[in-house]
Amino acid sequence: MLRDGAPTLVLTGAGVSAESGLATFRGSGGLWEGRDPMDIATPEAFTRDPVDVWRFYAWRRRQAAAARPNPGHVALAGLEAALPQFVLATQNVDGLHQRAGSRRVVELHGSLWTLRCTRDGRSSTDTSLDFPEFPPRCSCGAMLRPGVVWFGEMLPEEAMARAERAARTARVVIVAGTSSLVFPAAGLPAIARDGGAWIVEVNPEVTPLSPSASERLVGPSGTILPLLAAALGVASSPSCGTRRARSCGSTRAPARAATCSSGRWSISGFRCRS
Ligand code: BV8
Repeated sequence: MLRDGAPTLVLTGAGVSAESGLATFRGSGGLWEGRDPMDIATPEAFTRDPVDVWRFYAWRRRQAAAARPNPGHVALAGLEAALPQFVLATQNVDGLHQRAGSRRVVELHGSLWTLRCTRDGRSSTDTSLDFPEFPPRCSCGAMLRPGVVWFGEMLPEEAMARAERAARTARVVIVAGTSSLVFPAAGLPAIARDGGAWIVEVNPEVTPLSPSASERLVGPSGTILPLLAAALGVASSPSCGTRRARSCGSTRAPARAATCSSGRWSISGFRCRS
């Protein structure tokens, strides 16, 4: 189906950035380990203690700045370039998809690199790692807040509309590196499945989505996504960027055939269950 250019939606989460050294949220060593997300990722927490919240997000910015896109990110940038109807919707706020070359990323939960004025809501891009003052202030004097979506906050309307539209028209949905626990993002695959789409989950762990996935590719996205891309002749090693494998002379061998039970995917070495 991918080869025939079927409309494709990819939904990513923190797991896609794990191999870039960034902590995920849940699970061992996750950002929420020993920290209640309601105490740091809510508008109420920011009102209560903006300095504490800013310390957390300033640290996340430094982490993200020091990280590099991994082959999973690069593979998705390659699929975007190769597939006619392709939408990448991410819950990630780290900007690694864009740094890997993805051009049309739908940021469902905002971005660490956007700041918003708490007086008039105006957004601005800011990649500095040290703020002259803490918390940082807008030119109007009001406090700036991180441009991310906190719990209890609505997602950016246009971003959610684009993701829902893609879910309604998708024939293939790849859900990579997310625990599928946070809504409304976690509800997108169900919209697509109700429309008859084929749902592929890429995750080393079982999630609430797993039982209803059409296919599970069990393993790290930094390995599986490049194999998916290679199966389409799309190179995904950072040095090749997103050129077709053939033209960049990439030494990375295309995927070796091992048909999965559904016969739709041929990737060796990864159990896939349907
Ligand atoms: C809203 C801030 C209107 C930014 C985040 C319906 C049912 C139940 C609850 C709700 C509902 N609707 C709304 C809610 C409330 C809430 C919600 O969903 N709560 C959950 C926890 C139950 N949703 C909201 O509040 C949303 N707003 O709905 O507004 C409204 C408001 C109130 C009430 C009704 C309606 C706002 C959601 C956004 C919140 N902001 N973060 C930041 O600091 O980054 S969410 C946070 O979790 C992150 O943004 C993240 O994106 C999101 C999901 O986490 P994941 O990315 O999936 O990461 P996680 O660690 O969980 O999982 C990683 C996965 O990767 C694992 O499965 C692991 O196995 C896998 N993995 C690990 N390594 C690899 C790998 N996979 C592949 N390769 C690897 N190498």
